Formats: sequence, C-alpha cells, structure tokens
Amino acid sequence: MNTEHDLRLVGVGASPYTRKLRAALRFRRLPFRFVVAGSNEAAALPDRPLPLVPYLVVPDENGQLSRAMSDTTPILSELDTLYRDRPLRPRDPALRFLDLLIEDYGDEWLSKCMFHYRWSRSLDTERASAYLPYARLTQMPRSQAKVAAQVFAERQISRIGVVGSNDTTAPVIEASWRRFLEIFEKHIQTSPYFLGNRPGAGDLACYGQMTMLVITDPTPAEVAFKVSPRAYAWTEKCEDLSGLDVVESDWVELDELPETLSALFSEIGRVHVPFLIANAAAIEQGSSTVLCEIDGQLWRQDPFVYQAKCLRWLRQEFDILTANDKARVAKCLQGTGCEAIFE
Ligand SMILES: N[C@@H](CCC(=O)N[C@@H](CS)C(=O)NCC(=O)O)C(=O)O
Repeated sequence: MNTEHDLRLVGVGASPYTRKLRAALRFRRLPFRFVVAGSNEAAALPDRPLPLVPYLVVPDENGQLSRAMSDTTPILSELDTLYRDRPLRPRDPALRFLDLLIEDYGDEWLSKCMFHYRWSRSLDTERASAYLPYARLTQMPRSQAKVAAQVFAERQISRIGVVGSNDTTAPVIEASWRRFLEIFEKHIQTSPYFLGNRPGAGDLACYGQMTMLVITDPTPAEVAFKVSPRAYAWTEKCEDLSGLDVVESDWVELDELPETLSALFSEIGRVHVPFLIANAAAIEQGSSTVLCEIDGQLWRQDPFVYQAKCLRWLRQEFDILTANDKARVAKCLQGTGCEAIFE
C-alpha cells in the first residue's frame, strides 16, 4: 500500500492539543502518519509556522506534502473544507457557532484547569515531570531526564501566571473543573456527545484537555473519578472514533437543546466568557494586567494575546450568521452569560 501521500501529524502524545487533532483525524478517517516532534522524521518535513505542537503537513495543489499548518482550531476548519465526509463542524451555521464556543472553552478554559493542577499541585508536578522528558525520547538516560524535567517544570511554573493560576484564582478554577464534571456527568447520560449522537470539534477540544485532567494527572483525575467515573470511559472512547458511523441527523436539533447542554453554556458564560471579554479589553487598553470578577471572585492575570484573537474569531463567526441564525443562537444562549460575546 502506498502511504507516501498520507498527512503527517507532528506532535507528542503528552500534548492535549496533539490528542485533539489526532482524535479528529481518526474520526475523520483521514489517512495520516503520526510523527514525534523533534524526531528525524519530523526534521525531514516542512517546518511549522508557529513554535507549537501539534502541526499538520498537508498536500499542496500538486499533491506534495509541502504545507505545514499550526493551530488546531483553523486546522479543523480547513480539514472540513478539504475533505467533505464526516465533518467535525456542524453544517447548520447556528449549531456550528455553538460548537465553536464549546471548542474555545475546551481549548482555552479547560487548559487553564489542566495547567493549574499540573503546575501548582506538587503531586501532579512530580508525576508530570517524571515522564514528560521521555515523551519525545523514550531512551533518554535517567540523569539527563532528571535535568530536563527540572528545567521544564521550572519553565512551566514560571508561566503559571499566564493562565491566571494564583492563590486567589485557584478555588475558582478548581470549582469550575468540578462543575464541568457535574454537567458532563448529567449530559452524557442522555447524549453521547455534546451536540448529539456525533462528536463536534467542541467534544474533541474538551477531550484533548481531559486526556490529562481525567487520565494522567492525579489531583484532577481523583475529582473526576468521584464526580463522573464515566468521564474516564468517554475520554478513552474519544481517542479513536474511526469506527463510529454517523449521519447528518445525528446532530442535535438546535430548537430542542437539552437542559444539560444549556447548563454547559451557563458554565461557559460563568467563567470563560467574562475572562475573554476582560482580557480583550485589557489588551485594547494596553493594560499590563487583566483584572475582573469571575464567579464572584477577583481574577488577576497577565493579558493573553492569543485569547483576544479567540474572542475576535468567535465574534467574526457570529457576525457572518444570517439574522435568523443570529436569533437562533441568541435564543439558545439567552441568560447563560455567553450573550456577552455578541451584545
Ligand atoms: N492554540 C494552539 C495551542 C497549541 C499549544 O499550546 N501547544 C503547546 C503544547 S500542548 C505548545 O506547543 N507549547 C509551546 C511550548 O510549550 O513551548 C492549538 O490549538 O494548536
């Protein structure tokens, strides 16, 4: 079999965004090779546009693997354009917007939970540091891994302010992780995925972070086992959904959203949206600190330029909806706090 033209996914298994994209390619049934970042095979491929993992190398118009793309959100959109079958973004534009919102919450808020637990709780830091150096090179000598682990942990801990984890915000982040699990637990009892009987990009964004939060890192995993033991099974399942057959009618009807999904939007509107808005305002004003209230507590962190872009993307996606679709979205999000994105 000639696999020369397979897509190349370059990443590491220990990266939540790599897991999101790998699960996406599997669900999409797209032929791909997984290439470990930093390996000789990766060095032979076109370089990544951003200093991030994962990245995806796709064929250009001549069928040559010459184009590398970074950032999973635009990558998933482009894959939906390039390959028509089994899209991850709903075709109904209003539902597509809701899926983008869940995707942003997974990528940008659950990542706060992930980063916070991993780099502020000593047990989680120790556990992650012990294996992460080997994620790129399993044969690394132990002495070298020890040094690498320390350097990496110090770097991540020094960046913890970037995600907004500090003494004041820790209880807000931890309470939000528990609430997410409570909502998830109820929702998944009646619907296999957030938007019905097939996964959307939002499911896979949450899944990516949950590989670490539910499976790998002891403190958030312990909470998950108490609140939602099915979260572990769901996370494992999402790793490879290539065998799931789907049809268009598997998406939920927007006019019949279950209450448990509204609860998820209320959670997104409770924590993530206020942050997105305060962060974008701080950047616009050239302020060096984001200062706002989230869930009744003072939130202080360094501005996060990328997340201002996320808000811009969401607003652009809302702006291009027809008046009718805008009204359908607004109706679903009414009273959740998410309306602040477009009001
Ligand atoms: N928005 C990006 C985020 C990717 C990202 O943050 N990747 C992390 C690893 S999980 C990374 O490469 N960080 C750079 C570093 O650690 O130096 C995406 O969706 O691809």
